[in-house]
Amino acid sequence: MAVTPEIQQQFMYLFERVGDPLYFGPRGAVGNLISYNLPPELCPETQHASTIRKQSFANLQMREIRVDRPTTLPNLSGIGTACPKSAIYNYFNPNHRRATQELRQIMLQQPDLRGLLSMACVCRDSEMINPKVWITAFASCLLTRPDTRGFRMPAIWEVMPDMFFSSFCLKESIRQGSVPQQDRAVVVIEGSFTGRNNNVENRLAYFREDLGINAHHWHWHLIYTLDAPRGQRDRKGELFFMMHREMLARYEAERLANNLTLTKPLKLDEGVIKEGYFPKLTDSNSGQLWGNRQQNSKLSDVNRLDDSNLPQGFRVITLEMMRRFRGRILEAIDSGMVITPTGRVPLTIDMLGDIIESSSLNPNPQYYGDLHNMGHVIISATHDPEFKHSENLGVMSDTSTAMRDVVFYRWHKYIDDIFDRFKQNLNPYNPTGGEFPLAWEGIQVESAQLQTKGVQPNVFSTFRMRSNVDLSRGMDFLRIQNNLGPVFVRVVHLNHDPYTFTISVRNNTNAPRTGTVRIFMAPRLNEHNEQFPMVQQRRLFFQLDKFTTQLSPGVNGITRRSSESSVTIPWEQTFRDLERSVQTPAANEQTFCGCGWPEHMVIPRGTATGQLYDVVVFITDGNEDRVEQPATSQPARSNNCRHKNNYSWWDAVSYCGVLDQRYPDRKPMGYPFDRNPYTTVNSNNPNGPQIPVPNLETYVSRVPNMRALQVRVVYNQERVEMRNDGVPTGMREVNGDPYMNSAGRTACSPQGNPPRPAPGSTPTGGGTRPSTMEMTPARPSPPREPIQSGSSPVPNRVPPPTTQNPRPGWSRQYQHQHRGEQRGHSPSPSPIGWTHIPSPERPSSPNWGWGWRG
Ligand SMILES: [Cu+2]
Repeated sequence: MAVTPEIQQQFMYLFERVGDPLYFGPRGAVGNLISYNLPPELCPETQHASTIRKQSFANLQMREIRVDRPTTLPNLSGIGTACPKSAIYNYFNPNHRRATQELRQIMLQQPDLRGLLSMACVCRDSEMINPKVWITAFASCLLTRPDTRGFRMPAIWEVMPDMFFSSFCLKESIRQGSVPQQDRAVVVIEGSFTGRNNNVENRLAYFREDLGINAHHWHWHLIYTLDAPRGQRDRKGELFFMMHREMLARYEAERLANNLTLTKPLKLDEGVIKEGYFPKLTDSNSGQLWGNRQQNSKLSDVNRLDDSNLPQGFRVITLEMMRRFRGRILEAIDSGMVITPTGRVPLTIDMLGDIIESSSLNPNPQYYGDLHNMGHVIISATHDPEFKHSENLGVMSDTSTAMRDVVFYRWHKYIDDIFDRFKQNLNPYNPTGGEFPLAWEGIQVESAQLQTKGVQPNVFSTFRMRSNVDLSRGMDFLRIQNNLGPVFVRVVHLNHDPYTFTISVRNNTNAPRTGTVRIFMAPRLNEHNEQFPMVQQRRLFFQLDKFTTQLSPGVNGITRRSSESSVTIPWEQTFRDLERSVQTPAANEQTFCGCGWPEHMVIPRGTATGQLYDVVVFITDGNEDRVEQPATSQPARSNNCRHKNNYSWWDAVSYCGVLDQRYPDRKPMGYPFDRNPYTTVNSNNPNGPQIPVPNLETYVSRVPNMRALQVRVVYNQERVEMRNDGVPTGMREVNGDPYMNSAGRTACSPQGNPPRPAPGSTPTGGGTRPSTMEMTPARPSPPREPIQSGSSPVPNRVPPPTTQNPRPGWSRQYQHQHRGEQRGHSPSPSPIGWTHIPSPERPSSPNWGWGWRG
């Protein structure tokens, strides 16, 4: 059963301003306000405040949602002790997860939706419940309950913006939120707010601090939670391996595009962590700061005996202990056997994932320990390992923030190396014979081509995009009648033009066949401009798509659009998007329930001159790949999620599986690049032992149902698009970054801002979009159509790197509005402004970092 619009609204608005008790003002958009009417005896201490607040909104049109008193009031003190309301929530803290599980159980036990609403409201506003515990537990409950299948979770960066935006930006938003709507400015963040480009790692901040990437990681660990009981999620350990490997592969691609070396694993014996990280995040509920890490911080034992936030088992973590766990895991890999309390059993990749992560499915946690999770904790405590300064853990301790930190990738590279040792011990997949042979007799991929609109074939084009986030949904503002409405923060992020793959497949058998099409991508050249050998490149492949298709005898043409990818979800999940879809549901609307790689980050940034990539199209026998689903499971379509394409059984998002079903692909995850390439005769020593095939061309040459094509990713650094999300483009702007603030783009400086239009009038220089400061409902744009360019140059010409333009990366329109000198830049390029990053290793390929900051 799908969730009705009514239920979607009732539950969705509980995620709005979670730190604010429900009596504290209406939820929803102006013109469609909702108020939750709770029985007064539930909050006797705030009864008067509640009445006074209600009176102050008496003139507003509001729809009331009546909330019953729960039949029994739960005892929440155990949850409040495990994760106090004042704590910063850490996923890698077992106590905090226990609190989440307990709360989730309470909500799952509610017999019907009315009961669930009551219980969710009571727990949400309880003094015992940490807001992040509530968000995690309630979101997980809505995903799990049969009667709430299809609930669409609002974008998590709007629900808990303090995990995504700097405290400076939030403070500025509060300031804007306190003024009447027509006077409000949009808070603009130009890029990374955590560092400067004289720290080379900052070049990658656009990736690490991307909203969608961090939201994906949070969401993935929400549904593949560490504590899930056996059977709840199929092949969970294996997916932990594959999903994290592919995230790493995407990151490596970005590093190469930015002239950085590949990630070095963080070895436990290394002594120090070279890279520092200062997140600049504050927990908005408690006002507490996240921990920082100086560069060259010592990696040392954790001894936080007095840290009551941590469970006993996590207060002392030694490096020696971690080495011991790793040694035992390697022993299991090399022997192929796992020691369990009841005897030895053969090791599988799924079990290895359960052991390394280590989840509740670890067959012997006593012996194999908790390597990956404890690593997150030990790394996040380097600034105060002995709790001498009462410092909170750093961002590595939570899944919504960990990917911001450069050390996340180094730690996961270390973890991935352990997984790869297991994979290296397995026999390679051969073209024919053996396990999962590569060739599919009678099927041949004759050609494959990539087409991006407006550019020559086999080119991806990337650029930057500005999108708006409404912080009024997540910030606990003091709302009064005349300061309702949105408070926008404008972020800039990577994006790419929509593209299409055209594949021609010959079916030489006389019968129709079902094929699984797998499309991968990997950088072709290493840091030294040499082609990656196959043994190395295989670990750099990441999926672009995977889908099922029917192959009639003869030649078949397959066309596949980027918007159909089974890996990604679109940007459009904000409160405003969901409100729009609730009010005017489109008949063929694509529905997503939150988990998936962000579509705007599916293609790596590339370079201005075009970075070379290999794309592999590989078709395998769909009947062999097909997985029989348990008879009790509901078909994927009935849960209202992931209706992304017309293929009946392949609705699953590749990284997220399907709820209550088995993972819908029988092949090992990452197939065929998870194992070493097959071997061939060594031409230098024909009678000697065989060697792995040297490169991709040779690898593909013996597999007719596989085809490789070289593509380029061209990054147009001049092009900055504005998302057509209904937010007025002519709004006054203030900086969301303290280091930009001297430049005059502040609230009361007319110099740096376009003239503010009178309400209802057309602003000057505001583009073609709705311009009134009154928020009109956003135009229902078709969900994933090509983005219309306003003033940007045509993307198909590669712009020559220029030293003339004082603001590389700014659109012409934008430059017109904001001159370079307004933010302290001299009009002529300075050696430290918006850095041109020289390429020591590849001088022939000039490369501009993200760097448009001074
Ligand atoms: Cu993770």
